[in-house]
Amino acid sequence: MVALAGGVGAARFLDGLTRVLAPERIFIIGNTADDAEIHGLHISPDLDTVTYTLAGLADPRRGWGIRGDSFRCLEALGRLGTDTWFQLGDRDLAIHLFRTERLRQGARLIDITAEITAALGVRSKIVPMSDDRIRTRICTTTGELEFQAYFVKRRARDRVISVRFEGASEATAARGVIEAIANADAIILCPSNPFISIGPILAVRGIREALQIKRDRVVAISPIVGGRALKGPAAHMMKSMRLRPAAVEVARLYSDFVGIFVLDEIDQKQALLVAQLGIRPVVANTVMRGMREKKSLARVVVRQLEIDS
Ligand code: FO1
Repeated sequence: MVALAGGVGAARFLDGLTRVLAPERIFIIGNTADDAEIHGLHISPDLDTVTYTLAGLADPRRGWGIRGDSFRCLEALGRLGTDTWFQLGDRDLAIHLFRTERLRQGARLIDITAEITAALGVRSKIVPMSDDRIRTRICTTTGELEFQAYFVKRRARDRVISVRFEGASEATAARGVIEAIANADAIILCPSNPFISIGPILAVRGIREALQIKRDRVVAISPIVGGRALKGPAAHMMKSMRLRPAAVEVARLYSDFVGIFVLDEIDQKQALLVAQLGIRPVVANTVMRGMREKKSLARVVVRQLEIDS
């Protein structure tokens, strides 16, 4: 089973899926276009969010970072006059120090990620979409912004005109990614932002084409529920790009490679519109407040795919 994952929304769903299926059966392809160099360190927020969640270390309130972490290093940096808008916890920093040093030694992100997940006891495989440098750039009415500057520093308040993934057209998928999709029983698009979380993964050469071949076995979970994003700026981005913030519009963006689309009960009326796109709609509760809902959504997906749990 392959899952395409962004950050917090994906991590929540995968937290349930790894309790419904053996975690070893799940191959997670993570977005790395949100990666950033901050204080000289290489940060991979989406890989870390999924890793911390599956390791049982995530901060449940924020969704990112480590539960109970302290911020003493950041406070000390602040006293030196450094910009500290990106909150890096002390224990979180250890991961970034380790990753940065290993990159400096010439190791690949895929191998470093495997070292981190193994050390933290994560049993699913988590791989970056690519080892190559790909960066999301958000074109707004106030100019082009680096992703974390748009998302964290400016709190996603700018009007988005378009999104581009610098480096994507020259990048190749990380080792095993295309093969994992080709050999998968099924592929799940987690409930992540279609533009900034799933979009960059699809922009890597060969990934969208590999999914198109498996269309009947590709299921997407809507990140839009009742016209709003489960988490983050997806609905706001859709509006500013003159798209209706609706589950069916996400299905439309995916219609060339998705065969099954899970939409929330509140959006039941859109099921017919999804079917008109040639996609099988599945209506379920997609709002994951606690573990019970996470597992129940995972069971719906597994059942639709007729996978033995
Ligand atoms: N998100 C925030 O909204 N504010 C932060 O200060 C912040 C710090 C941070 C540190 C490490 C990390 O792995 C993630 C962090 N995030 C923060 C989350 C991150 O910016 C986003 O969740 C993703 O890039 C979007 O998926």
